[in-house]
Amino acid sequence: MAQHPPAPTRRLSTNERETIDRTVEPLPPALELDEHNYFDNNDPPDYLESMMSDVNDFIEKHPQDRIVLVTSGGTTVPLENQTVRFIDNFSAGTRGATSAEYFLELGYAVIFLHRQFSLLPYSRHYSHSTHCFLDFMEEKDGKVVVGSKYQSEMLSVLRKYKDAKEAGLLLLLPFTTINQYLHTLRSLSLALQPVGPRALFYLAAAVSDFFIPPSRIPEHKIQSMAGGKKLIMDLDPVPKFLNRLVDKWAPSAMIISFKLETDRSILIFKARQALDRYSHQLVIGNLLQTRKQEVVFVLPNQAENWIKLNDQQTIDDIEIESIFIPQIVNLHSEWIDNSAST
Ligand code: PAZ
Repeated sequence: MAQHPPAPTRRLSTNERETIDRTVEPLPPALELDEHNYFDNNDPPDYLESMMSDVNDFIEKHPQDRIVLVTSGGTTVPLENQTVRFIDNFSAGTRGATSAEYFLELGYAVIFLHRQFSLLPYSRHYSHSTHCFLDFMEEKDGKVVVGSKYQSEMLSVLRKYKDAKEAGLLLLLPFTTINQYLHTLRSLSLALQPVGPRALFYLAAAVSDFFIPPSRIPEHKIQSMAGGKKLIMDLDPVPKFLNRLVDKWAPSAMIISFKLETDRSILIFKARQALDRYSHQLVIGNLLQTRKQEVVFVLPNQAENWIKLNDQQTIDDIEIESIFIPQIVNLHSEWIDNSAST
């Protein structure tokens, strides 16, 4: 059989080498000018005003409660203005939706800023599953009922969902694109300012690092090119707004960010680097492969603290959020107490 010559290997450009070189310094935190540039040149979503009126009503209804803003899911990066194609990431919103439930159980009012169609608190137990939701149903005397083996679990989920809803403790706010996410996050942060230290930011969304600015995005669907030409994309880095959030948008709130890596050997370094750069209160590190079994808390001036499910907890399907959300609530209590005494 004829041997094919090996495919020619192409030398990587400097830019390509830098994107996979994990020792290269990350983008510096955004300055005030970067904030103006971004928000002046990328229009807010047209629904934002009416969404913010719901947010203000929600905040007014909880004058004494702690309010947590949970961000959840991935952000899409459209490749066309009338979007047919987009870049996306893996996040299904499991961390955010699960955490929101435990915050609600511990008495928080929850603003759930989530990627549309990603997992939602409570309904997550029956959606996006390998089982179709119809598998939870059966027919009895000509009526549809929940299967007997799912009754008690579903009753418990249903009660918690109804309680949260009736008490007005859960506000669901969707986004799809990175731009919608950034505009909504900034508006929410400003709206939450009067809540002071009772506000907690729990930023679990997997936010895109690159986008196509309005000046370069094609209006219509990108066409396939004659002769099988490659599509080469030119993406700008998304400004790192976390320091603006910490210093300007929500200066009294407690702020928690997440750091996801795939290489264990750099996770702590990257988490600590984020903490040093943005000076917020906690980075929760996790690895793509083990994010449901272990996370690491990285706090300023303290050794990192791994939280891992043990064998029995894994067998019992314990959710790791049920272990670490109460720890976050304790840290938030300390934050509130310290803020009152300064
Ligand atoms: O949505 P999911 O449960 O599948 O994943 C959660 C996660 C890994 C996106 C989250 O825990 C996280 O690390 N978010 C921040 C990612 C980052 O920007 O580094």
